[in-house]
Amino acid sequence: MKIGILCHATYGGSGVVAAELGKSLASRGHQIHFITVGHPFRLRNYQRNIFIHEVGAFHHPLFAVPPYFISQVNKTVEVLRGYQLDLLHAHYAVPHSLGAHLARQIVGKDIPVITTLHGTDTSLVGAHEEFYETTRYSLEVSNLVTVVSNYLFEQTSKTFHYTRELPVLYNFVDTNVFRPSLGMERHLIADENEAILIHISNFRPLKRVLDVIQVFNQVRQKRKTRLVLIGDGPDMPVAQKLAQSLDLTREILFLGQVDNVAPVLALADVLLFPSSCESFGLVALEALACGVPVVASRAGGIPEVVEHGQVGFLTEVGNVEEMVKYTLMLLENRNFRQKLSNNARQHAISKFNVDYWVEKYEGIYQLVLQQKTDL
Ligand code: GMT
Repeated sequence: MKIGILCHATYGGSGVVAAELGKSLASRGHQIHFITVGHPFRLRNYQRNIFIHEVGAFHHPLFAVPPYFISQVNKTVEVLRGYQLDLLHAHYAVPHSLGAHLARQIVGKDIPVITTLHGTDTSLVGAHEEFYETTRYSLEVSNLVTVVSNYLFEQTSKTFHYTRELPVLYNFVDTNVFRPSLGMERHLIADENEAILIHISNFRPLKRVLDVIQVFNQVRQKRKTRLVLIGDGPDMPVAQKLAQSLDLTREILFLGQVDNVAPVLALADVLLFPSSCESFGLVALEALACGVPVVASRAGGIPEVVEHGQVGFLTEVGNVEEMVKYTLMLLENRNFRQKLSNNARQHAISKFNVDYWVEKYEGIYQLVLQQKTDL
């Protein structure tokens, strides 16, 4: 198949899922065309069957902001015509789903549009009154909409009174890339006998990075520990301020944005993931695949990924004391941590394997193409 994938190229789960899906489809022989603003960071390496079409930003004195949406639709039309695509797969409803629909209308061909919802596109952006009607419309005109968790299924059905079929296709992980480490590089980030906690996010307030630092502050009073923070975003200044006020600047490694997180993630003993909401929590899954137990909040779709007591622990949102308790339980008992680490890896392999879920997407593509010919 020739598939156009529209996605955000910034650091964020939806772009990661789109990129990983495209890579896997390309290695199965499909021709994949990414239509994005910027180059998705998980696609830095070239690969056979992958084409990247970057959407430009047209500046004109009359435009207060460049009309990105128009440029994106225009680029999609160009690609649809130039490469005779079979279908379009929009990741993140706003504005990709509507853009894909408009492009196929301009081309005047019955090209199926599949929309995958990732969470904030419907819970935050799409649900906002400025975007609600266009988002609802874009879901309505998509041939099929998929969601990444049962939690998001409920939310989407409720928010948009959506009653059509809404398949749940979980986020997935390549367990050959995200895999346990032999620990050779540990000395690069921590001293011997020092435990490593890690957190990875876009530092939005919802990620509760300050909780991460508070947990670390209490844990390190009981056990020699270092914290690795990966990512950047709006809460970075307050996170740095808190680290300074607690005199933790030497113990916290602010690594900023890292393209290839797998090797660093695999060095950690525990991932701290205290988000106030997540539709799924891809980072938690990537940690599990590396055999890193997760201490997370019981919010949104996280319990669908992190089984309490089996692969990590869940607490109520903002319950720093409980998070400290569970983190110490894991750090202080090597055998117990190893048991959860093994469970975590097995859980990621058996439930969230890339091949299984990419085949599901392929099945969906075939289904919508079949429905088209049946008309
Ligand atoms: O979490 C973010 O802020 C980024 C966001 C995105 O759309 O890029 O991530 C969402 O999509 C991921 C992939 O499906 C999910 O794993 C994340 O849980 C989800 N984030 C939220 O729901 C907050």
